[in-house]
Amino acid sequence: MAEFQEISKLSALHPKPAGLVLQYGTSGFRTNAKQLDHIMFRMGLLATVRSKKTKATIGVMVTASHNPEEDNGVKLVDPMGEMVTQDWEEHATQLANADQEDLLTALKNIIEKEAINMSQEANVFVGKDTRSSSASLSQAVLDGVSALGGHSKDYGLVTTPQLHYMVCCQNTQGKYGEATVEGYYTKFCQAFIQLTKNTSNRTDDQKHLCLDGANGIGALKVREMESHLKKELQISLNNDGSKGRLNHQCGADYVKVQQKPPTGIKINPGERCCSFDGDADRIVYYYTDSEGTFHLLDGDKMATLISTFLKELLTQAGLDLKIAVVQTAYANGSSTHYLENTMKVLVRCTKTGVKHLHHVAQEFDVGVYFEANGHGTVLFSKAAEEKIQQLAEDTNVNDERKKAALLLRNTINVINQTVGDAISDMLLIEAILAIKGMTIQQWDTIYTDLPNRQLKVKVADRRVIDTTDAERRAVTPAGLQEAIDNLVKKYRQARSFVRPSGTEDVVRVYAEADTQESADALAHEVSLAVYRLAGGVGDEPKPL
Ligand code: G16
Repeated sequence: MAEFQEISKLSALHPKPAGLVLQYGTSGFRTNAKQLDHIMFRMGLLATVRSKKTKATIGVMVTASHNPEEDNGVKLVDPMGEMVTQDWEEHATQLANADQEDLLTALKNIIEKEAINMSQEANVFVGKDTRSSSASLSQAVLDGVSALGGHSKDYGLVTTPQLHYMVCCQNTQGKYGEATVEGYYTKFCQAFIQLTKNTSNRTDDQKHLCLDGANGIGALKVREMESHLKKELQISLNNDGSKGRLNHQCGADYVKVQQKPPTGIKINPGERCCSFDGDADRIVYYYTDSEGTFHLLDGDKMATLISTFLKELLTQAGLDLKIAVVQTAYANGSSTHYLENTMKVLVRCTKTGVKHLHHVAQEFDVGVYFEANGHGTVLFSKAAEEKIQQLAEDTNVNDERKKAALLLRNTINVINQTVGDAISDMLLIEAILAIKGMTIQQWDTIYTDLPNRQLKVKVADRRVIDTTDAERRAVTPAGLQEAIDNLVKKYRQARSFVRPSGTEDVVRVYAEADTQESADALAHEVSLAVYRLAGGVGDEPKPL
């Protein structure tokens, strides 16, 4: 076939470094940008084939999200805006690791296995973040698409969730919204304005939000969006990329892991603040009190606020819909306890990675999913959306039910259901706080987090750690789980687990306990166990 000759020629311009093996991880391929050119070309090929298979538009996002500036990465987006399926992740890994001379064979294997009709048209949407390497890497994706004769649309600089949204809009023929950045702002900002329109007695102070843009794409996009908010939300933007480095001592990951405010931002006591990550698919909130103590409101606190709000509205609307919250092992023990025992909502735990949470959330009428790191959204089943819509249009229901149905309808419209989205989550949280007349301090007191600590350990090969039970227990290496169990027994209200990261070359350690000192000590002791039993490299972990 003519396309295949073209691929041979063009792939030689994007050669694979000999011996390099990469895995499609938690969120696609991610490593130093210098090692990614061939991966990008090949993902352009794969997205084209996936588009032919699904007869729909596929997305390719060039970003390494929370990783440092020198890294980059790529994620594939499936037709409804969700993450690509697991069997195609495996195809991606195979194609990525095929030696240069075996690339055509690897591609043909996928085409054969998936029974692809190669005469089918293909469409691929491509987006990129603000990293300096993203321009040439996204060009490599576009080269891959055109090598297989696919059509592409280059959205240029967009947030990851914006690209997911575009793909969904395109494949629903505009039902989800218009597949443009302008369409995105219009949809979500209009819903926000509708939601907050009866809260008109809010002061400018209450409408004010201090935002850390992580020196990334989210900052640029918030600036573009601002006029659509018609001053109903007044954002002071910090770390907008004009000076600082991407994710460097700022952004959602830094704030969550370090449990302190970002640099490059002046926070007044009590002021409501939030941080995005490098591609604006995560958000965390925080404030400092009058004594200067830092208070973090992470993904768990957002899941709690949102699910409480939705549960109350469903009750007021008289709708019997099944609501659940999906978390990961990182969820603070207090949040799970509060959700299950006080809120009486069903809680499910999955492996890390939005793709896992998303799928479980789809099993419910209303599935609220959040990772503690601030990555999450809400999914409404088609049936749930229809019931809410019918009630909102019904002229024979009482005012209370009607009001609740209208609020639910606008809530659905302010949420990006394709993936966790910092901008859409921010609008949702801001709207809920406005409607409930709640301050960030009041939100914070819903429950008290157990003190916790997250650490990273460098090992020679992090794949020696295998886990089970939604990553809460280590199966290998031998003796590691027993060591963790014995350490946990020394502390009160304690819990700890370890897992290999899917985005960085490290093992992650999580610990929580009744005091910060205990959580820190437990995290350190577990780190030492990982270092000793799982092939640690470099210096032994030091106490905090
Ligand atoms: C990605 C994933 C998240 C995950 C995070 C860390 O986030 O989308 O689901 O929690 O990586 O994953 P790991 O612990 O495996 O490194 P992002 O914002 O970096 O795309």
